[in-house]
Amino acid sequence: MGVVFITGASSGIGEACARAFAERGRSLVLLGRRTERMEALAKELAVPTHLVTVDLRDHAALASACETLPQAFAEVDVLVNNAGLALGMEKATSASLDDWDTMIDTNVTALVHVVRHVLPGMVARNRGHIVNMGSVAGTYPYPGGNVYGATKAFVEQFSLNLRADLAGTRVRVTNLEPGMVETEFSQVRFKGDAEKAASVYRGLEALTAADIAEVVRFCTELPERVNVNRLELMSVAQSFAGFTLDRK
Ligand code: NDP
Ligand code: 8X3
Repeated sequence: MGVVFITGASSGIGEACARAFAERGRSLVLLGRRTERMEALAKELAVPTHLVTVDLRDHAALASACETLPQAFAEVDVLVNNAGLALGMEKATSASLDDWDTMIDTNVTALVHVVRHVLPGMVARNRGHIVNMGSVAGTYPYPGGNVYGATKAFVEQFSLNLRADLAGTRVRVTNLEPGMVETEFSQVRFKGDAEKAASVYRGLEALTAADIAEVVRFCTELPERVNVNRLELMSVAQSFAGFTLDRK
């Protein structure tokens, strides 16, 4: 059984994926910025683990970390390309350009860099699975979603195009598109405003990070002839609203 490489493993969905794959005895490469979190997680999991402390926006550091994976972790079989964030919910006229840059640099640019580093090995071995973390926000627009939603639309289209490039190989690509999952996502989005973050989930049962990890694992454990192209899921507490109408 090959290695599972998880970006954004220090919290939320990435951490839950680490737990889910550890249950299967898989060796893990865990990437994030908060080393102490990942060290504590690695201690808890009874599987071989290699930690990569890197800010994904540092292209040179990311490339070096990927090129210098210890031999036992170098053959990545599953990439859970999960690290990402939303920052703010301001409308496009007033949103922070720095926030927009950070979301694009992380959710788009870093995500494609990770793929570019890991993919050649998968193709050479003619096996592997890339699970990119999209979002319902990549399909359904909402006020204040602007650049976050657009980054996730990119991730979806990139995932489908990747599979097109991989025709004739056994390398699989899945774009996973969750709705609301209760993690640190809203704390990050609202920049540490705990009350505002908590209000997002108040009075409803959101998806859990473990739910998403279960689905990631499910997609990767299907027979190798099966490629889940896109998979969208939501809590039953979340559904669709209508269009905004500007009545005069
Ligand atoms: P969390 O905030 O709990 O986790 C985000 C993870 O991404 C952390 O481990 C963080 O690690 C990592 N990360 C962020 N920026 C960087 C960076 N520059 N370099 C390295 N690592 C980084 O949120 P979630 O678990 O909810 O989010 C995971 C993914 O799921 C994201 O892509 C998000 O867009 C997506 N998603 C989330 C949904 C939700 O409702 N929660 C719904 C749909 C999709 P650290 O800070 O240690 O670097
Ligand atoms: C996160 C889901 O609806 O908060 O990707 O944008 S949402």
